[in-house]
Amino acid sequence: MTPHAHVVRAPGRVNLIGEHIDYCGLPVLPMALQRSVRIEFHPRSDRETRLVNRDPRFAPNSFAVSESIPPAPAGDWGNYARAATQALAKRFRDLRGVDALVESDLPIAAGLSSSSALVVAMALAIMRANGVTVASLELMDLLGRGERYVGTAGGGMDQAIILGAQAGCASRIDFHPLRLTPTTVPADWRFIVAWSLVHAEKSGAARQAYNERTRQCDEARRLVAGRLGHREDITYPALLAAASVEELLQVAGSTLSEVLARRFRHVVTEGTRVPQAEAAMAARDLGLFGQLLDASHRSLRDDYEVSHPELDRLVELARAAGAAGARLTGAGFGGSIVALCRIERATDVVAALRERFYAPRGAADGVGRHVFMAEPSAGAEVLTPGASPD
Ligand code: NG1
Repeated sequence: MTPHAHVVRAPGRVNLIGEHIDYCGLPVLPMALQRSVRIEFHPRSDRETRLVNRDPRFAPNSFAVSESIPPAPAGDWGNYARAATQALAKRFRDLRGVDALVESDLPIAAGLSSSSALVVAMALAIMRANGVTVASLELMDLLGRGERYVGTAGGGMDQAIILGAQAGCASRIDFHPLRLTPTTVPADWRFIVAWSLVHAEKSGAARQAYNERTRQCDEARRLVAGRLGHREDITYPALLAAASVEELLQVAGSTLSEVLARRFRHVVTEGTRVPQAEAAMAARDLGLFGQLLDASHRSLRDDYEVSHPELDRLVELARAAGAAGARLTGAGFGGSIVALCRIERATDVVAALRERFYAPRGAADGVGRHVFMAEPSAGAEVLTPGASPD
């Protein structure tokens, strides 16, 4: 570390269950990872911000702090730093910039939220450099909306868990109002994260497909609400509180197009799986948690159509090797799976994935990078709390 540099870190996350429903305002159950984005920085005396990435794939980036920062071309990594900085510049006047060195041991485009980790780390750096603070829940919300700068209509799960996670726990996140409720992950459970070798790029086709899902969910909600005599702006949680899942699915079946009805079915059934999974974790019921993971994957594959043949294959192999359940995690279209097993089975599951998935694809040597045990970790932090802004 250079003398007097400040350091912040923000972890990635793995979502255990509750996929593609945060933007519907329904609870989700992620946990933070031990892998993270780390930024070492010096505050500047002007508005300039200069970013260098230790990863040579990412070219240096610079911009001036303002309420309206021009975006770099779509897909440029610097846009995540711009997103965080612009969101804070709208909240605080006259912020100064930083000279920053960014590094990460999180796989990119793997469904583990490396992008939101960068957003959160950058926000902590800018706040630290300027000696300003934002209350945790407000910051989660501010950055959740702020990340939409990159063009994704994201739901807010990632920024919330990255900031609010507790070591040893997964957290149920409720929205409107935002709140986090931790549940201890049983010590003999292992969540294995395995990358499909397919990048789930947030720019381009995956972004379009993601944003299309958010629009479809909204349209389905309005049509079902109208049919049931509710106001058009009723939320998904209110809709689920007002009618049973069976009734909602029946109405959806007779009101919506075939595609919209399937999207809607994913949302309402996934919405019921989250509290069941949270209860199963609290009761240490590994079998039930596993079944819920499997049901979530089927729903994401068949009804929501966000899986990929390589994700389906990984899920199948993990199950065959003795995992209690497995599913794609994150937005899908590539990225990673998460599989649950008891500690004593974990080595067998990893060995089976190596032999039957990675080896035939010529990637057995990289298995240590592609597969890892997710340790439920703490949220983002400033690592130099004693230092004052230069
Ligand atoms: P990832 O896996 O990082 O692309 C995205 C959204 C989440 C959530 C999941 C699907 C962002 C920043 N993240 O996550 O809010 O909707 O997809 O559950 O847009």
